[in-house]
Amino acid sequence: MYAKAKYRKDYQTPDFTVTDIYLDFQLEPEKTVVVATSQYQRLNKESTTLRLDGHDFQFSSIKLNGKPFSQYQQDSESLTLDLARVEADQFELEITTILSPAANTSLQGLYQSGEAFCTQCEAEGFRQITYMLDRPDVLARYTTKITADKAKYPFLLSNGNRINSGDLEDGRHWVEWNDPFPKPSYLFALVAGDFDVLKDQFITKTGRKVALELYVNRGNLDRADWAMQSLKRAMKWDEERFDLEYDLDIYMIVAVDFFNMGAMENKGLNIFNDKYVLANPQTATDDDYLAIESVIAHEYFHNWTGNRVTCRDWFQLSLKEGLTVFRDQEFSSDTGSRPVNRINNVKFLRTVQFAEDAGPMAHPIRPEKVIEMNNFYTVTVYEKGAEVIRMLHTLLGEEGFQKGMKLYIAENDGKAATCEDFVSAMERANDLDLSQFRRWYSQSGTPELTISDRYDEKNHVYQLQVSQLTPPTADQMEKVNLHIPLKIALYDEKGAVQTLYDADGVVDNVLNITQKDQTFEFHNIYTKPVPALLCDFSAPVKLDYDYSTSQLITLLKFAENGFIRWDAAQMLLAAELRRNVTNYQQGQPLDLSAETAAVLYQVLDNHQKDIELTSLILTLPKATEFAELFKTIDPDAISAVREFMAQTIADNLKELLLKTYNQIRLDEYQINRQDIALRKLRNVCLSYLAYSNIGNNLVNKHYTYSNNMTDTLAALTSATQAKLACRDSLLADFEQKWQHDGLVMDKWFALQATRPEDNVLQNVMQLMDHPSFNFNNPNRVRSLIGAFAGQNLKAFHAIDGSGYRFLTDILIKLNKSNPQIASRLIEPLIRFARYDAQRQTLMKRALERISETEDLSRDLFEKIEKALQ
Ligand code: B3K
Ligand code: ZN
Repeated sequence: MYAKAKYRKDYQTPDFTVTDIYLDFQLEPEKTVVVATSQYQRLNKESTTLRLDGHDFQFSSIKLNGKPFSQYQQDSESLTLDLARVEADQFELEITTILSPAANTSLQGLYQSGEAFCTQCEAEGFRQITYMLDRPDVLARYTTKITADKAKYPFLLSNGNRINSGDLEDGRHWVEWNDPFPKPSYLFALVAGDFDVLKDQFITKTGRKVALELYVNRGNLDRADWAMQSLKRAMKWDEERFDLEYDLDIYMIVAVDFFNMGAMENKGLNIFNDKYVLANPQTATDDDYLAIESVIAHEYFHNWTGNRVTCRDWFQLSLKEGLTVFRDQEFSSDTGSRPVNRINNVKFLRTVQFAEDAGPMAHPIRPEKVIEMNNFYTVTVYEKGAEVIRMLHTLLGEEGFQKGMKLYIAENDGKAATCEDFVSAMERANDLDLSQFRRWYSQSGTPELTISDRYDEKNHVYQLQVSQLTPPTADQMEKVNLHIPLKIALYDEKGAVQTLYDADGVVDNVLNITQKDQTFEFHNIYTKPVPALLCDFSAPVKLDYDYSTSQLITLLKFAENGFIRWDAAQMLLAAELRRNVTNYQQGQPLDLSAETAAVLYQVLDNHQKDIELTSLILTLPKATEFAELFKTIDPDAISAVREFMAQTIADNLKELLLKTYNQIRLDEYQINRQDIALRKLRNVCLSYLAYSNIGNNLVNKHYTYSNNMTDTLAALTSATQAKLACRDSLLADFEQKWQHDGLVMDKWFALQATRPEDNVLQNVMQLMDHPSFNFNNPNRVRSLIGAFAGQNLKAFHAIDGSGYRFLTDILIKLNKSNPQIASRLIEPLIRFARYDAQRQTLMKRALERISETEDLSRDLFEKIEKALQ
């Protein structure tokens, strides 16, 4: 195995840099010729060897200062030049390479998406185009000339401003682009193809006009509007909240259908997975709309946090990702519902990120050791990274945080920075000691806060005893105490909030947890309070406080904090689940407590108080979400209990569910906060009613009268989950209507993959031959195979091992064609430690089989090795 690990501690500044690069692309699917002419500068005067990264192309020639050069050594990943006889510290290299974009299924470097050419260079894809110092701390000015057939590729795009263009006699044309802002190679982009274009403009706060261009596949203009509106909202918001203004005269977004992840923030030319651009009411759900808005914003925000200030090395990835996720979350919260956004983000963090911490790939938000960088675009680096920024925001307040941001940007604009540069700016701008807080960057794992309390009736004093502990993780045995902001509120039993006093006066509701054990005392408390702990989820930790059912009900009814209300309901449901999983395992009957049923009834009955929160509280967590509550996961028990809970809630609340369902009337589809909330509540009611005797009729009608994808998909989901008689005819109708459209069919594939029937795997296998399926398209693979392995808890973990065998066969194929996607899909398999012995053996055997594959990619190697260690 050639896979060699890199360590954060080994960082060294580069001996050479590139100041300017001129790229000349002659595009053709089978044979693209790239001539890269770069101005190199020697930074370390002692250095006589220059090692350039590059692979997966045909190397044609190299010239130094215009003359053929032969003092080099080549291996499978690099070209090392011997410069002992080159005296000047500045010289020019001209490197010619030949690529085959049509054969590039890895979707990194230069590849084809349908007929169009596009690039993906982050993290290390530029080296699949030419030999380069492919590291983020080498910043160069790029000029790019693209030549291609004019009829087939009328649009030729790259970063920066269009400076020149012309036609050739042979039917080809060319365009030249210049990006005035020095950037690392990972932000380079090129697109060539035939598109429909939506044009608009944005006037910045200083009055500059920015041309906005959104490129979509032909015929998709009617799905481009929302993305454009989202972009303009994001540009405005960044000016208002962060005082950050766009810098180029043009901002382009291209939507392509073959893309490994969500989108890419290339300077001035974002490339997007079309899933995060295209939407109209017929094709996209409310959730799709919101996801598009947030990804468009995320990539736009990178222009300052990522592009103008970039990362020194890839270990610093969270510097740009954690911060930019924080910014996009704030944008969504300012433009939509703050509590809903918070709850959804926490839900995701708790299920996916906590699971990562508990698995073999556990790492701090700033990793110490990496084999394949693409494996570290994780929920830990992104979402936990954003939580760390959010904690800083909680500690400093908006004003202090913005002061820190200003200093951070002023000091690092145009540079490649580190996480330390960021924390240090925050610290100096606020004159605050963040030395203990910094440990969040180097310590992995999910801290646990254990809290107990004592009420002293006589002296009216209430005490909270808080202790912290971070259990060991796969990558790190020893843990230290962290600085954890714990936001609390105390309620009396009537539901009134108590002002917090200590012996000296009023105190803040954010407690600073810094030691192993701490006690906090609150005075003037006249009845035993109910504590709301971890309001707004003020830190990414697990909370252990022994709430009684009646305390939870008090919080659910009275807490001002939306997150606390929702979380109280989650704890009630979790208790039901736990108890019943034990019942199931012991062959006892299942039951839902009357108290819980009554609480849910009340929540629904009072939905007018807060429609958004009501839907979230009533949405039954998915089996995969429920699974994370257990140390050892029993897929059969969890799935059975969940179904029982859905069925029982439906039985208990039927009349009220139906009444609420019928009350909500929405005629014309509109995408605004109020309507989204109403649709959601109505569809949550439907999901339960599906389990009642009127289910088949109601769901059928819901589908038939739907005028938008949100309702259509809700009907299909309810029909398949409750195994209604109408499910096959509805699925067939949908298929008939949308089979020409892969993006819409993704919803159908995912529905099929998550069906609760026993023959679901057979079904999934057959669907791989469906005309709308394409093994080389990541969106298709994710929605069919990814949904089966990641969302169908019961079928994937079938005790006969069939789910594991299926995924293994797929991974062996993907290892060759697209290792990045393979590496995403393998996740459920490497988490075997969470299952029983029999499943563990099967899963390990599956991993061993993959590891025997010839030419195992670094992506898979890294994960399997860690898992089997
Ligand atoms: N920076 C890109 C992700 C690149 C992933 C490379 N494997 C998108 C984003 O985070 O905005
Ligand atoms: Zn990002």
